Amino acid sequence: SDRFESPDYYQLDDLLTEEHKLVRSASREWVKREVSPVIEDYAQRAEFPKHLLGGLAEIGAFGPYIPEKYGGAGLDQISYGLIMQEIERGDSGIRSTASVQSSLVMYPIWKYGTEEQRKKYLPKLASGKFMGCFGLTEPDFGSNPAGMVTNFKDKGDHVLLNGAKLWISNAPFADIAIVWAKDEQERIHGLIVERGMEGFSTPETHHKWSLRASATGELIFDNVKVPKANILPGKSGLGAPLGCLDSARYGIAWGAVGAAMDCYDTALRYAKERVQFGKPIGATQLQQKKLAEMITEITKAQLLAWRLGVLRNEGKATTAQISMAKRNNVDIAIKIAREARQVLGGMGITGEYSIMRHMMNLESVITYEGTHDIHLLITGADITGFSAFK
Ligand code: TGC
Ligand code: FAD
Repeated sequence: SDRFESPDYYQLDDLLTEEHKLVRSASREWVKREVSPVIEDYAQRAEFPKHLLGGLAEIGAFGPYIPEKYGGAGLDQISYGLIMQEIERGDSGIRSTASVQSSLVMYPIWKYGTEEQRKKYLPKLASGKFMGCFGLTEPDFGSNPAGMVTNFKDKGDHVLLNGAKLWISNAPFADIAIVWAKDEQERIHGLIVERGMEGFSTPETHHKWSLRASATGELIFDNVKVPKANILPGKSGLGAPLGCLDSARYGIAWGAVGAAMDCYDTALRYAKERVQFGKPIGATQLQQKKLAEMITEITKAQLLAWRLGVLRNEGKATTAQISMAKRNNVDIAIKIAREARQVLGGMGITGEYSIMRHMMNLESVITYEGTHDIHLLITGADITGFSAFK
């Protein structure tokens, strides 16, 4: 993948500014140089490449749209999307780390935190000196986070936190966790829980076949004393974590296009070079059908992501619009990965090529941040006015 060229079948680059293109090429060069050569090895060993954190911070992947006065890159939403696209071209697990840090940790501190909390945490998170994770999902409450049982009780200057979170990206090494928990009135609040607080542990989840280069774990709270100063006061209720998900899901809509582009690019090159029955397999109608459908779907997905970015820049994107793009773009990416795998025949199952790793990674991406089904039901509720969840 060091020869990777980004397909641009509809001249979408004309829709980008010089700054967008600069941001994209800086991210792309970094991914080519630092991620692509080592990522397969880390994925095979199921290890997170921690040494990449400094580089991610340098390309602006930690808080791309957070204002510069808090250490962020101060970029717009399209630049944020392009960074996610380029990172996920390398690996969805590395993009996960950036998504969580930016949209699920920095975003809530920026939007719902006090000025003191912003100053204390955001610059360290932007530089990668501090890493964060986001605890919403619980063992018994995944798609339905409103039912969560993790809770805290008021003890004067602090609260006592109890409960557990499951499937938490970055948990095993995170310095802080944004934890969503209910108060005594069953209202959901965000708390900043720090590693080292007594009763707080983060056991790692092993034996994943997907996102193997990303560290996933649990968050366990056994009477953890959390100072009241660590509660995010700006917003409570389920809408607070859902607002963070809007931002992360938007980034994933772009990221998935990156994984799809890498699969397409690899399959196209292979089809032109691989000869069977005396001619390149790319000269056969069946393989052309696969490749033609891939570039068609990538082009449609790029347009969805770009338009959604414009709407987000204008503050007009709805949650349902974001759901449509996340659902569609991850779905086309996983289908493209499966088809591209077949274009490579037996070679497609090896770690010599990135396709099978993308395909397995995307099995998590189609499930986390709202499953494929949940996003369809969000669209369904939006267009009919009837919520299938109730
Ligand atoms: P519902 O009744 O629809 O809403 C509850 C309250 O929230 C408000 N609200 C929002 N506010 C701000 N922004 C949004 N996007 C909002 N969406 C809803 C809403 O107005 C309401 O407010 P109020 O004042 O009336 O109470 O809630 P529901 O219980 O019916 O649930 C809706 C549903 C199912 C769509 C939601 O629960 C959902 O999206 N479930 C999926 C869960 C999910 O996505 N989990 C992701 C966990 S994090 C993760 O996976 C990270 S992966 C790592 C990586 O990113 O790489
Ligand atoms: P369930 O909710 O039990 O769903 C099981 C199946 O039932 C799904 O197919 C679902 O679509 C379907 N279903 C559920 N409800 C309905 C319905 N009403 N109608 C029809 N079908 C329905 N969470 C975090 O909080 N932070 C993280 O950092 C994080 N990282 C993750 C990393 C990985 C690798 C993975 C795999 C998950 C991560 N998650 C994280 C959790 C993720 O968000 C959840 O897995 C997801 O929301 C689904 O929840 P669940 O796994 O409990 O599945």
